[in-house]
Amino acid sequence: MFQKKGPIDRFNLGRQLTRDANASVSDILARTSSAPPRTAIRIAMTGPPGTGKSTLINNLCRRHLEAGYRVGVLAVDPTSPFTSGAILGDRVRMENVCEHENFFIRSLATRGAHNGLADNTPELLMTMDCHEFDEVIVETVGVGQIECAVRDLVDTTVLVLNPACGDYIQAMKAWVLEAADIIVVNKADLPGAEKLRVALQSVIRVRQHPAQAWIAPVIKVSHEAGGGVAELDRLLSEHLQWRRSRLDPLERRRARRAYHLTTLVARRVSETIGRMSPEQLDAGLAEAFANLVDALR
Ligand SMILES: Nc1nc2c(ncn2[C@@H]2O[C@H](COP(=O)(O)OP(=O)(O)OP(=O)(O)O)[C@@H](O)[C@H]2O)c(=O)[nH]1
Ligand SMILES: [Mg+2]
Repeated sequence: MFQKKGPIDRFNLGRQLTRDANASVSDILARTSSAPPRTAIRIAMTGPPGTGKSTLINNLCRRHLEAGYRVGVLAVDPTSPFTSGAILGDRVRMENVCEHENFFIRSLATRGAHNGLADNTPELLMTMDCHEFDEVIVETVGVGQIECAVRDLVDTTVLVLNPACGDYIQAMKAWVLEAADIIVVNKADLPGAEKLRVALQSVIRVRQHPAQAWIAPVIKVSHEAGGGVAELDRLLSEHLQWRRSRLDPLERRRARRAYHLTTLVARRVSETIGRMSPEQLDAGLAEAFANLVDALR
């Protein structure tokens, strides 16, 4: 699987990711480059703030780097006054692997996007594919409905919770759990971890599952006490195999394309609304809508 590759072209990759992050819809549509021949395995690590996602990614990356993978991380930070702190936080948690020749990390602000993903995540992932990564891990913060959108872009979604996020779990809807392929009760060294694991597992088990469906396993992982990362790694491989045997690659490509189109149209709409005059916006709703549709043509 791992054919010999040259070193990561960090300079060009960095520049291309910046260009992707800043590209308007028109910039993207004007591109002529075709999709890269192969895509990396894509994993999303999502969950409430501070559940230990970056630390877990670091531990997983270390294993995969040792196994010879070329690994990239896109860490998506919500645009907030704390962004620079969060970016620094992700890097600090990953300092163990940051220096590795086969490792690359890029932090991204979410800018206008409200879905826990940076605006141009599909482009950013394609650029990573052009640089021959074997695996790309996307770290996103939050457990809202739209964070689940990441599911369309990746192969496996890991939901990272911990015993301290009781409030989030209260607020969490069943579909959040449904969107996860693997659920990690992280910081399992803290009290309440086993109780949380059992509670989550019973929620998953009582649901009706179609025959041969993937039923999200719930596992405990702890950086402090050690343990759980090897099991997560095994489940990631198992899920990927299941996916490959069950899902048609063409269907998967179409789902990704549908997501991509949705993000481009949503951005084009908000760009266009931003250019509408106060008079156009103040008109009656039907007229304002017609103005918008006209402007989109
Ligand atoms: N007790 C305990 N603490 C942990 C564990 N893993 C991470 N932490 C701590 O939890 C805090 C947050 O860790 P991060 O890895 O930055 O969490 P994150 O989910 O990436 O945080 P954001 O990116 O800010 O959402 C840090 O202080 C870590 O040292 C663990 O297994 N057990
Ligand atoms: Mg983090």
